[in-house]
Amino acid sequence: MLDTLTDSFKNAIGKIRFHDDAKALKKATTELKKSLLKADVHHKVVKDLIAYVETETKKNGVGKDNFLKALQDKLSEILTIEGAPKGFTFASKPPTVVLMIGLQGSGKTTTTGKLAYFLKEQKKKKVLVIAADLQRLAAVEQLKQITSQIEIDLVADEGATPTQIVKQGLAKAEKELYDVVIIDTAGRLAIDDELMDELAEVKKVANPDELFYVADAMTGQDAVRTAQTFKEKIGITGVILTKFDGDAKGGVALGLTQQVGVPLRFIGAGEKMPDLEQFISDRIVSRLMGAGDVESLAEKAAAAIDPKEAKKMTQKIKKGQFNFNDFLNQMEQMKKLGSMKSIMGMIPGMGNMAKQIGDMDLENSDEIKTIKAMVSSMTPKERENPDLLNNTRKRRLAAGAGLEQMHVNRVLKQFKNAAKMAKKMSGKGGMKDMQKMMAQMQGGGGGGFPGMPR
Ligand SMILES: Nc1nc2c(ncn2[C@@H]2O[C@H](COP(=O)(O)OP(=O)(O)O)[C@@H](O)[C@H]2O)c(=O)[nH]1
Ligand SMILES: [Mg+2]
Repeated sequence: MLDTLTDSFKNAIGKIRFHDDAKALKKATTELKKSLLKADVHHKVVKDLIAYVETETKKNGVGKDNFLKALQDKLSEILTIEGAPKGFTFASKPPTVVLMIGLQGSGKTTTTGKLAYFLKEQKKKKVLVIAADLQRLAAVEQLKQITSQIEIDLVADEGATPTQIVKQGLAKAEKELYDVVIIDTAGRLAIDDELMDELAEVKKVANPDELFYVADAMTGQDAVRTAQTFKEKIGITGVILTKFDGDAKGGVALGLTQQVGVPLRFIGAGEKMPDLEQFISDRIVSRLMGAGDVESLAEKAAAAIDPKEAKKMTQKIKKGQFNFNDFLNQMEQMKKLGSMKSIMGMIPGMGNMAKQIGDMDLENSDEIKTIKAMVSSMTPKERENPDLLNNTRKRRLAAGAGLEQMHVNRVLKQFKNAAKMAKKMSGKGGMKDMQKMMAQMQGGGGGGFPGMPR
């Protein structure tokens, strides 16, 4: 998500040794300056950052520790607004009302879904979405599809006006005790008075706790400029940058908070519902300095994994009863964590791996598709008990899933190996076996789990 920036900092940090001289410092900051500008960070932000890091490091003695400290302090400062909320905060009295505003195509509707999903899955909240984009019929239809996919309630009425539908939705939220209401609004290709008037009216009726300006990160400094305009004309409490997975260089995320005077609150990095990350400055600084973001990862995992389910699964694995239903279940849980790339980016030292993995899609990898096709051709009994699969049944499976029988055999063998391995690891000395296995895999000889890239 922040690869380019993280690389810039890593390279600069690598140029300074524990005890060093002013020349080395200059070299490091010159290169940092160049790469930040290239990543599209605003020149004033870069100038300010470099000046601070140089002065502070010199003052405290040129060396790696002081350089790191100066960099970290300044990054925290430019990413934070004193007293402003971070990530998502709830109103003292529910429902928390969120108004999503922005230009057309910036990602408001998608992000409305992502935010609803985040609040439901990670914060366990009851969320209501209101479709107040009534400019295009397709807009309501799009929101219907998104909300039904993530099982979130929607208030929509193509015949109403935006303010009418907002009133209707808020009344429902009050009555039925929703925790959060998210209102999706219409955008325009460019800022115009008509849009601003409509939004001002919706704002008056909605009386929102949060006004999130949704901006496309790929538009670079334009995202900052339009955010400033919306802040002046409507007022905003936060910014969400979308499409960070594209070729966005990321620089805009670094300068935006100070430039607009409103904190960046979330980053969208993908078209799927789990692809939304909270922007919490201390965690982002940690990530930028190459130390990962273990906190966010732990939060995501805790929310996605049901402890009761997890325990049941461990028991099954121990008894060697792990079957195809369990496997599909596990895949579903993994999906909730988001893309593999974003997970890797949060693990310290795994940033580079994230890049190599690219956009590996768990759900759509060939291996997973094959397994899913096979499982869907199995009878319920076969799913429960892979041992039932004799040659006749395997032939039937191959035909049903449109695969060669060799392929079916290979996948079944992998699956059995994986289940065996899991059983071994869940027993005594499991960790040692795991390490051995990792070493083998890195040596290129490992058998591999089904679904692992090989
Ligand atoms: N790759 C990527 N695409 C996104 C992201 N957010 C939104 N989109 C896509 O951008 C397009 C416009 O999004 P939409 O939510 O309809 O924008 P709206 O007009 O502001 O409501 C859609 O095709 C979305 O799938 C993101 O974070 N990453
Ligand atoms: Mg929309």
